[in-house]
Amino acid sequence: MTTRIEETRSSTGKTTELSEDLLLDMYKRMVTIRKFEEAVHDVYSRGVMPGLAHLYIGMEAVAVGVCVTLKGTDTITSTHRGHGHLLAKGGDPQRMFAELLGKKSGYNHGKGGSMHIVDMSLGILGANGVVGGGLGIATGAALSAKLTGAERVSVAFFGDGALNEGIYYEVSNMAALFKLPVIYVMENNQYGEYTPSNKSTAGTGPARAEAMGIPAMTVDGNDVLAVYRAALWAAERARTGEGPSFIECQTYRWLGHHMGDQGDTYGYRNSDEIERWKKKGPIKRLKAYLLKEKDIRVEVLEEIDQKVQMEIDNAVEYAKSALQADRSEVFQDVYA
Ligand SMILES: Cc1ncc(C[n+]2csc(CCOP(=O)(O)OP(=O)(O)O)c2C)c(N)n1
Ligand SMILES: [Mg+2]
Repeated sequence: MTTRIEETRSSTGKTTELSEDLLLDMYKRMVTIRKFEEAVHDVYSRGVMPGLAHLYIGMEAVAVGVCVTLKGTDTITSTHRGHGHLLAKGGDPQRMFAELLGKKSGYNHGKGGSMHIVDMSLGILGANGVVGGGLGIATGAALSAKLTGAERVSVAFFGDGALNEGIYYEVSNMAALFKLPVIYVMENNQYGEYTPSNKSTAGTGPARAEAMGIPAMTVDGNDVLAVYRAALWAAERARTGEGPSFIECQTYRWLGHHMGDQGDTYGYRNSDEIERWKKKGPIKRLKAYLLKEKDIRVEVLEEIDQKVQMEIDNAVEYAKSALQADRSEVFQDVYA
């Protein structure tokens, strides 16, 4: 049976009272992702950005709820929809934007683009254009931690679509067998490209994990506090040698699958559904909690919004004026 978060809390005996600093940190990280993605939408729409962009708007609570529980030395692997994970783990908006615009000072010297950003110094083992690819890398990182005795937790973010990739079954079997310190975070945003997940997936992610003996839970992925508690539970299991855990986060992407899927291009979702999910959006929800339950003044949140907006505007300006890589460098830092 899938564990529910309330049971987990009572079984560990912890009812974590979260500090105001931590709550505001979560808010800031979520707003950073939102504003970064809005800027990508804007720049892409003007035809300034090459390649593809899959935006994370609406799903911010998943990346943030998980990453605030991680240490700098812990690692994550990300997906094609990766900007949110990278920013939540501390990625630099300037170097990210420079990468998106193909500039020399970007994370990959402008050669990777949106789906291949890596920052080993922050434990970001890479976004990944191959659906399911990050699952193998994250499990490998967990195996390495176990073999070398490094106290490191490895997180794999992946989508509901990736759940049906064969690699998931190979790596989760291995992770369960070897009790690897890995957390599988399934972002169930209800669709893989233009197909609803209930038309492509039999049963559920947690049931599949449990079939391998991996404890699993489903949480409201638009509630950053629920994601945070689930991630704490899973990270604690990983750190104490209990092995892998699986967290399904129920969420929704507000925009199209990628920037080429605008509005109702492919007619696979209706506006009622999108509006319903927007009403329970993750930032709005945390904001309401902070104002009503925590008595935080609205000015405090507005100041965060403004500071983040300035940081993102600066990142865009920086990236626009940064140098393009020279033609002579085209074969540097790539495998041939
Ligand atoms: C191995 C592989 N197969 C197919 C694709 C094409 N593709 C890109 S994104 C995507 C859907 C992924 O859905 P999901 O895992 O739910 O992630 P989401 O886009 O919903 O965040 C597909 C099929 C790919 N990039 N890699
Ligand atoms: Mg999906």
